[in-house]
Amino acid sequence: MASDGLRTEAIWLDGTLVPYDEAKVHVLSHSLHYGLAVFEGMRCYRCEDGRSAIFRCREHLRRLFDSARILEMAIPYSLEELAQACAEVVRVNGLAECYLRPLAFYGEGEMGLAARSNKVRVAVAVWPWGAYLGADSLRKGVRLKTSSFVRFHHNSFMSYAKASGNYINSILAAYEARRNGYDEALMLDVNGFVAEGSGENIFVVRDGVVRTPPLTSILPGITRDAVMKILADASVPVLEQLFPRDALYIADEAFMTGTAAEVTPVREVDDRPLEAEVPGPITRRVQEIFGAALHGRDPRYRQWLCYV
Ligand code: PPE
Repeated sequence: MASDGLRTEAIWLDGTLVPYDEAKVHVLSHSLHYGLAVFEGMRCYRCEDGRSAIFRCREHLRRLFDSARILEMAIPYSLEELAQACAEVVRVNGLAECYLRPLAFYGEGEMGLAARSNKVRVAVAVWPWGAYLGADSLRKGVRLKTSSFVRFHHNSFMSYAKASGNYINSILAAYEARRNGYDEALMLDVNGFVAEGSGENIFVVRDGVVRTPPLTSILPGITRDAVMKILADASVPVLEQLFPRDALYIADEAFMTGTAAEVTPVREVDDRPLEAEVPGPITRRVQEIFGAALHGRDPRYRQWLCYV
């Protein structure tokens, strides 16, 4: 979960590359006080031909602009400018594979909730980041525990926005799960249906049919979208449907998806082991095809790659 070390040569900040130690903000930055900022997480992979490519960079940036729009924040760059910034910061830091973190936030100047005059600042940082849910998680699967923290109501915080403040809910759930010895929290929505993990979407498999919660109170994951396309192309039925936690108790397989988590199998839910061997056959197939897509080995998905 914790990242492996953040220090790189340079970070893109407000239109230019600055040395790592100079990418600083003032303590009176508005976003630091109230949590109103938007961010993205992408990964860049080394492809077969030796080039590096950011996975679905423009889709992630589109979501960044969507997040900003939901929160009435005007990002002072175009999507294309930020796409160039992402590629540039990967190149200049010489990382063949890395995680990318674009962040748009309010600077200092005016305080108070309704302040509107603070400058919107934008940063893009990169760092190496290994398996999100632990070294063996992709092979051996993770243990989930239903959280005592409920995924926020969509009229309190809006889940289509990848907003910094939304993550307080996730962080409390993640702390609780890990303190109790689990790998990740399973968060239910306000009606008690399965929503998502603290930083991943979730899929459940039974009798060859894959289900994932609809986009009501969850982040519209880019990996979730990719996996749904991969399943459809492989003629595996996939439904967006609400289901309760016991759908996981009787599942043949389950897996979580996210940029950081990639496709992580679930091994156990609330101390109950899943039926099939982990990863189960459908999970393994998705992992293989997704892995091929990320590394440019599957021509069907090459349009998802943004070469740096
Ligand atoms: N739900 C949540 C709440 C979430 O944070 C993520 C990504 C997803 C689903 C999956 O979305 P996508 O990455 O587009 O497939 N979580 C990011 C945060 C990681 C972090 O700890 O920071 C990520 O995976 O980059």
